[in-house]
Amino acid sequence: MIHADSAFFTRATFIRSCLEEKDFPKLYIKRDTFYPEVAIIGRSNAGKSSLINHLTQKKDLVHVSSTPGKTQTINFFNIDDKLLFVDLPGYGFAKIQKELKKTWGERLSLYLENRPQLQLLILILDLRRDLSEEDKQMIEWAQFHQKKLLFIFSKTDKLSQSEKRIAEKKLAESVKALVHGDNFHYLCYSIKDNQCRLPLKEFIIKSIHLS
Ligand SMILES: Nc1nc2c(ncn2[C@@H]2O[C@H](COP(=O)(O)OP(=O)(O)O)[C@@H](O)[C@H]2O)c(=O)[nH]1
Ligand SMILES: [Mg+2]
Repeated sequence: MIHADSAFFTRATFIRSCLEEKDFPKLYIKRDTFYPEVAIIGRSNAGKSSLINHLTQKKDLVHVSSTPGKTQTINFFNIDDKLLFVDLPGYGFAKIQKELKKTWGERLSLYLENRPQLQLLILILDLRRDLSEEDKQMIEWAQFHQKKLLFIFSKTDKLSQSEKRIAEKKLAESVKALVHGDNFHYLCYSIKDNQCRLPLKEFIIKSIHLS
């Protein structure tokens, strides 16, 4: 049994950035078994890259962009030689041109529909915002493909305690209304709070099959 102590998840290395399915890493953890994957998805600027850096305690494992929508590649990371993290391109960036948006959608589906080793989808939602149409589609898609979901309500430090309580309740209710069965799990997260790491590590460890 692996315990989510403070050292776990800190041996993180970048594998590669991919645009096409043929480039996705095919890494076997043992014969006939691929590394389990945890993918991080959400709208641009929700805090996906920051979360991966914070969780792995690396300053710049993933580039945190000041220009939303910049990361259009799918980026793979090896975590402790136990699992892979996949940083998926963000959606909902209004300025993305139509053509780019199309390839973005295709790229995302290529990944999401062709990775049986994808065992957990972490959907990052900015605690201060309402669900977008794309968030809702992603929730639907994940359930259609029977993927386990974890919602992260991000940037909690940007609200006061009382604002946070209200926003958390509201967002949890809107998400819960869309999630079937027992697939509704969420954690609040701030990259300014080191105590946020442990519950997330524990959730990931108990959600996936580790060899
Ligand atoms: N205050 C605060 N800022 C955050 C947090 N998470 C992300 N950010 C900021 O939000 C912006 C977008 O983050 P990024 O990780 O690039 O989002 P991505 O587009 O989803 O990968 C950056 O300026 C981050 O520094 C958080 O928990 N607290
Ligand atoms: Mg990013």
